Amino acid sequence: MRPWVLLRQAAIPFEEVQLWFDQNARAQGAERYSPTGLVPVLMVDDEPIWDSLAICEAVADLFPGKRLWPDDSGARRIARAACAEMHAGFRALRNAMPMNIRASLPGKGRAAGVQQDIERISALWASCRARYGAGGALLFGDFTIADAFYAPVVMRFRTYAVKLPSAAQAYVDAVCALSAVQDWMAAGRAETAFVAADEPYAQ
Ligand SMILES: N[C@@H](CCC(=O)N[C@@H](CS)C(=O)NCC(=O)O)C(=O)O
Repeated sequence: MRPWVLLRQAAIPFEEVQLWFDQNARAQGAERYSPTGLVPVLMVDDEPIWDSLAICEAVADLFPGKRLWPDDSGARRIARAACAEMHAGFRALRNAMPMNIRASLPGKGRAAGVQQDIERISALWASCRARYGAGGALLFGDFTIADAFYAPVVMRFRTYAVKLPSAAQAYVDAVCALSAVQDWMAAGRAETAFVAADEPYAQ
């Protein structure tokens, strides 16, 4: 979702190849593109970039005019740290609340450590909004890579109806209103494939 939302929201054209997961959530056919066999992978000049953060950095390099990181160097450092924290962390939340846009699972996924992740994310969002968000409704005002990075968490907070402080809820609403996120959500709702490993709460 993260590189897709980034490219789409920034109006950068790309060709999408959709791969499907088996019941163990193994990506079928990904090894044709990616040396790790994992997705996402972006091909640039027939060369794979096989990690979502690396893809976003590469896209920012390729399209400097799109201003995908904040202009201010202090804000940019924090945006990078926020993305790195998302990339490497929040394991409890990610394990207990798999992303599932077409489901509504209020109250599910309250495993140990999840509430701490929710509180840390809410505090991070509030801090970015208060320090850097004056120019818009997103973490650094206008849309940046940081918003693409937190979009899957926004989806989880919706699916699992996580109660949030008002600043975090306002940010959730702003991300959901992005046209690229709307498009991704519509495509997710239209999917009918069922992947058991990703739907632990299915009846
Ligand atoms: N660090 C990688 C993680 C990639 C990753 O774990 N991808 C999962 C989907 S989110 C995957 O490809 N799973 C399929 C598999 O394990 O075969 C990134 O963020 O790009």
